[in-house]
Amino acid sequence: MPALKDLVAIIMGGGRGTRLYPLTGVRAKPAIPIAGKYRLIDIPISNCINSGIFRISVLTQFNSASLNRHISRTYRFDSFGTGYVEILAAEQTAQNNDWYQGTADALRKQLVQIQSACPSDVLILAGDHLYRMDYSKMIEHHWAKNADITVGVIPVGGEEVDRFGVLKCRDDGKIVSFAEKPKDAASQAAMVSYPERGLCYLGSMGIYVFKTETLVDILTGKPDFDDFGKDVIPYAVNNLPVYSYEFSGYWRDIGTIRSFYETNLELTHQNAPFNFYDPEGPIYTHARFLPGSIVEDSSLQDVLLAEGCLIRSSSISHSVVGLRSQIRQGSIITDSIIMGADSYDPPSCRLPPGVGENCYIQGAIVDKNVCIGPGTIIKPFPRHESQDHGSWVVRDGIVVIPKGTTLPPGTVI
Ligand code: ADQ
Ligand code: ADP
Repeated sequence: MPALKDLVAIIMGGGRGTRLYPLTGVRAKPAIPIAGKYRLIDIPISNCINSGIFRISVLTQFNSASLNRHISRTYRFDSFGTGYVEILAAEQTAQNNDWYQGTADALRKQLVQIQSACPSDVLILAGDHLYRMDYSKMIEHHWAKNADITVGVIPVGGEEVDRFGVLKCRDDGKIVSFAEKPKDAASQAAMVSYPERGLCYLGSMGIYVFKTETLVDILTGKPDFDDFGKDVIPYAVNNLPVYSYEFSGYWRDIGTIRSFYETNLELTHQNAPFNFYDPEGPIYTHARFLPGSIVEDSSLQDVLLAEGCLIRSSSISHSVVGLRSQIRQGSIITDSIIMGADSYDPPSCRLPPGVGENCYIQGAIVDKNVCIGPGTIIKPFPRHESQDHGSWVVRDGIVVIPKGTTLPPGTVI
């Protein structure tokens, strides 16, 4: 029987990142800040560490400095052990269209690296999910079933079925059919798993355990398979023993601006469905040794406030205020994510960093190192509306101010 130390975890760090643009404009998706002080990649890496998995590779198309810096500073394992967290960046050339390759193809490109670790099994994880999961239970299930592939699954309702891979299982958990994001009513109806509970489907979480030899056989034997959800899993379900592992905790895909925004704002309540305070499963991040935040003469309601912030005579509600944020007097911030700054005086800023005096910000995501001039007004747009401007964009009604932007005094959005 293999052990957890024989396994490697591969975190799919993101392709072109269009769904999270402009947060992915200058950084790899895994480096996007979440919950005021973490980055997306901290979630699956922490889950791996808490599950006893210490050989971790992050596959990304875009090897940004902030991701490198974050991983190399944060995840330094015992030098007497074999653990590591490494970034495998996909190679691209001007001639080929590597951006358009899918998850399976991205992994195929790094197969030699993965095989060099001689793993018994490969745990494949997404980089844009918020959840706390003990992967060791899923892996033990995979071994107990002697599965070639095990797929993490979660019940999903009818309104979500076209966003997920959905599957049907026998009583013993063997998957007998799989449909990737079925769109039409007939193919959706064919995938209902629990009719007695109303429309309920078993959705794929997009996380898989593969026997290494099965993974290698498929990726090398089927060179036209680009994607796990579209190609590999449907093929495997018809040809190999593929089992499901049902997960029952909180799990959220945060791969779009809307879901990223809503999930962050949910964290402004103590009874949020995801609990960063669980001592049994801590979420790790870069230890920064920042001072506490100073909030002077202000009103804060339902605010997730990170360390090192300076807030004066402002009113903030239902918002996330990230590391080293500076918010000046007379400003009102509501329903927004202010990511903060890399330093108290970022070189990109042409005005004092942070939010200037007498600003009104509602329904916005303000990326790091942004300077918002005094008297700026930002209001949300109608849902589903998208627009692109030089220094701001709208995605699904949410205004996003890209990293390092300076908004001149009196800007109205
Ligand atoms: P999607 O999330 O739509 O569906 P996909 O876009 O392939 O699938 O992304 C899966 C993960 O891989 C994401 O974390 C993404 O960032 C990353 N990724 C995508 N392309 C990549 C690339 N070229 N290089 C590196 N990383 C890349 C999948 C499954 C569904 C399942 C949902 C659950 O296909 O069956 O229901 O996940 O969210
Ligand atoms: P975080 O604190 O969110 O982990 P970073 O790792 O991006 O942020 O930055 C942390 C520190 O690294 C900052 O205090 C800053 O001094 C420094 N820093 C930020 N950007 C750069 C850069 N481009 N080059 C060198 N150092 C940087």
